Amino acid sequence: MIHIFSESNGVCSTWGNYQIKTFDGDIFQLQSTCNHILASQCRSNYEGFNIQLRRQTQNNETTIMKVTMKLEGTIVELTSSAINVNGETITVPYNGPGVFIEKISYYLTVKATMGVTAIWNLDDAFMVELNQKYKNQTCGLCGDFNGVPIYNEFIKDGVNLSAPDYGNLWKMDDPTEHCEEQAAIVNDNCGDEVPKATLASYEYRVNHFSNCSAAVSVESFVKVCMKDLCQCNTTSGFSCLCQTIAEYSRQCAYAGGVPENWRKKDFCSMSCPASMVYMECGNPCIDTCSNSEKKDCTQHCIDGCFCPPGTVFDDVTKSGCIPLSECSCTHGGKVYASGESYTTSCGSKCTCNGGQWNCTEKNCPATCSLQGGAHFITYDGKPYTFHGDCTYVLSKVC
Ligand SMILES: [Ca+2]
Repeated sequence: MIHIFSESNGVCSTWGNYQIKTFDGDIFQLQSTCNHILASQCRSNYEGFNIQLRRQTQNNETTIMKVTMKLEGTIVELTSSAINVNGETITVPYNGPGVFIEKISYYLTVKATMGVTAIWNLDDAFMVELNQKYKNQTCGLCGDFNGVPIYNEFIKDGVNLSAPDYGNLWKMDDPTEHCEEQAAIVNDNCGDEVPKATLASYEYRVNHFSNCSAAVSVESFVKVCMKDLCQCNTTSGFSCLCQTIAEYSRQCAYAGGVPENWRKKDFCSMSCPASMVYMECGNPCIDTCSNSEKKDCTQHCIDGCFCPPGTVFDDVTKSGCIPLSECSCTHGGKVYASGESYTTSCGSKCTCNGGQWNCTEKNCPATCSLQGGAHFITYDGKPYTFHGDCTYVLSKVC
């Protein structure tokens, strides 16, 4: 077991080769494909949330098969093929009572207003962030969130608990199954078997996160990288080592750091759709043709595929990344290329200019509309999406 102390105390994550980092910073390994409670509000009179997770191993790759989240009265079930809310399949973005689900880059993000956020890369890595108000109230693989490492996770009432024993405490079978742990084959002492050149190569890359070390301890993650090199099949492209470095990069970004582009063509490379480029620290609030005004983006940066500087994502004709000036517009369900125009029923001429309508002034009656609770179209035809739980002014004379 590896202990780290980081400032991101409300964050628990699990990734790669069965690695788990608790809210209090312990990193341990639990080789299990059974269902487990990751985090629940068990030590309070009322269990507001309960998050369960199950892994699977296919073709030597370990991924997360299913996540089940109870958030107040809402049940959210995530698999790589579907998102269910209270038994109904939904599409994102989804805005339900107290729960908002969206996709940012390739991450699925579930935000509950009660102070719980979950982020899944739809592959190996899942992260839970809890509001500080849940300190000392949690159970599960993510630990008790008491701010103290090891206690009362791996030392409880003076008794030492191994990682498998600890994991077994939080195993949660379905009513119809009895899941047995697979025998854990852990080889922690294989440093000599790792080629020195490989070690030097990855250490060099991990050390590239120079401005991350203040946010997240490098040493503890280097230890996990060593384990990955020992335990994983390195001929299949360092996959679990890549997953651990990716996790370190995410934690760095989550703590407000700026991870560098550590992936290379021959090392943990990622491919992007045509015209997009991979960035380790991109702006999660991307500009698109239909929404090109830089949103007030206070979120930390995120990795993924982004449009190169000077271009925006074409969400109108789906042609990839294009200069804003080439953006098309839509009106009445029809797409207009930049430069094309239409005339309104009262004689006003509207011309598409790089994704925006410019209309000649006429005293036309105008309408403003709201669809589906969050999708607005202004009097001037500008569509936008806004989510909020408060009461807002739709329109007034001012
Ligand atoms: Ca603890």
